[in-house]
Amino acid sequence: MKLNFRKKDDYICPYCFSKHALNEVNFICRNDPDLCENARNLTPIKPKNVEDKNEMPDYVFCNECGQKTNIKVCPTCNQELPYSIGEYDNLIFAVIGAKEAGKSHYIAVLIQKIMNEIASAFNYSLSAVDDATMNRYRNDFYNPIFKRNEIIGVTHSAKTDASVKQPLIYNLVFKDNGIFGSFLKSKKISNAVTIAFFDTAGEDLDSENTMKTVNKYIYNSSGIIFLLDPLQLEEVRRKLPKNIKLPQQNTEIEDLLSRTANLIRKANDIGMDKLIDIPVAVAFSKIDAVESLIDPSSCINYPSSHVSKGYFDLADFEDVNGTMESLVRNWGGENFANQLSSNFKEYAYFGLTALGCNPESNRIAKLRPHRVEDPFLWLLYKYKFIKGEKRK
Ligand SMILES: Nc1nc2c(ncn2[C@@H]2O[C@H](COP(=O)(O)OP(=O)(O)OP(=O)(O)O)[C@@H](O)[C@H]2O)c(=O)[nH]1
Ligand SMILES: [Mg+2]
Ligand SMILES: [Zn+2]
Ligand SMILES: [Zn+2]
Repeated sequence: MKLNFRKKDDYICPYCFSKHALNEVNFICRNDPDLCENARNLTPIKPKNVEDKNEMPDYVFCNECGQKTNIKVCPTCNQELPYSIGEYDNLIFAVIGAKEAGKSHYIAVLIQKIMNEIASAFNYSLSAVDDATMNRYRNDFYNPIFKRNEIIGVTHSAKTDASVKQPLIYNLVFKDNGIFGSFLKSKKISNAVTIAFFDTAGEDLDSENTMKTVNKYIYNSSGIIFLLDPLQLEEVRRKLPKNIKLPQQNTEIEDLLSRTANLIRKANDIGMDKLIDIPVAVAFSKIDAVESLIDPSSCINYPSSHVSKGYFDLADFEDVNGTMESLVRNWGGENFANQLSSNFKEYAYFGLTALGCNPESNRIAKLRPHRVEDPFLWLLYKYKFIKGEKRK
């Protein structure tokens, strides 16, 4: 049986992005704060006798009260680390896009989809790594949309709302059926990855300086999902029937793309003669709103076939990629498309809708997500976590 489970020799903190050897980890005591000074002050406790760089200690005994603790914290930023840190690879996915592009709604629906509907097709399970992720996802993302049928409010600047800087962190664990899998149902872990999703406030993407300080994850990311609101494109605004209410025009999308590319180049010291190797999925959000401008027989109108086929369907992917790129170019995004290809090595175009309808007076009448999983599956395919095939 082929087991391609990778043993890690270092880890990256999903909060400050510093890289550490496995033995470089601190602990905090969780005893009653009245009983232990370390617990009261959240003093980091350094484990003793851990010379092996490739071995992460599981627990320490508090040097004040003697209680055993397994709560790990980052030696650089002191944030509590996911319990599985160091065991799996980590991928950091950043969702970016201008103000009101649809980022928060997209993340809300995407996580729900990948946790439930598509998990069995690809034989994995997705689970939140900590209570902070679970609570934040439930309160800020899931409950408004799925329980109350309401829209999610504007995401506040990370400068004023610290929670915005915190990622939603999940473990994605692929199960291996082995050759006799279907008979024995041996669900061995074959591969696993920790994925951190970052939602960004559109307003924090208006200047490179702000991006540099509050959006560090962008230049540390393993994949970028760049959401484009078609209702911001000049041609679309002109072509749509006059009775459709358009959102206010905001940041030029090509400015946002070039700021992103500049930031990544500077932070990672990538010269202008080289392409950036972070894969970028450019996705039209709110595709429901421009249905009238799209050929009814277009592939984008059909559900994607990845889930029903159980592999990343390259034929479907190429169809959508080509169709969406030409739509972007035809709708006035020529400059955007050229900038994308002259900065990034790997990119692809997608079209999706998180809601499937235009909310009216803050209510979501009928939730009908369409193709939201495509960019995510493409990133997993790029990182070789799922296989891609091209069959008729
Ligand atoms: N028609 C349609 N409208 C959508 C969809 N998703 C979001 N919207 C609308 O777009 C608005 C903005 O969506 P958000 O997800 O809050 O946008 P955002 O990118 O997070 O915005 P900031 O937090 O300000 O950066 C929502 O209030 C909805 O009215 C969709 O799938 N279809
Ligand atoms: Mg938002
Ligand atoms: Zn850290
Ligand atoms: Zn203690």
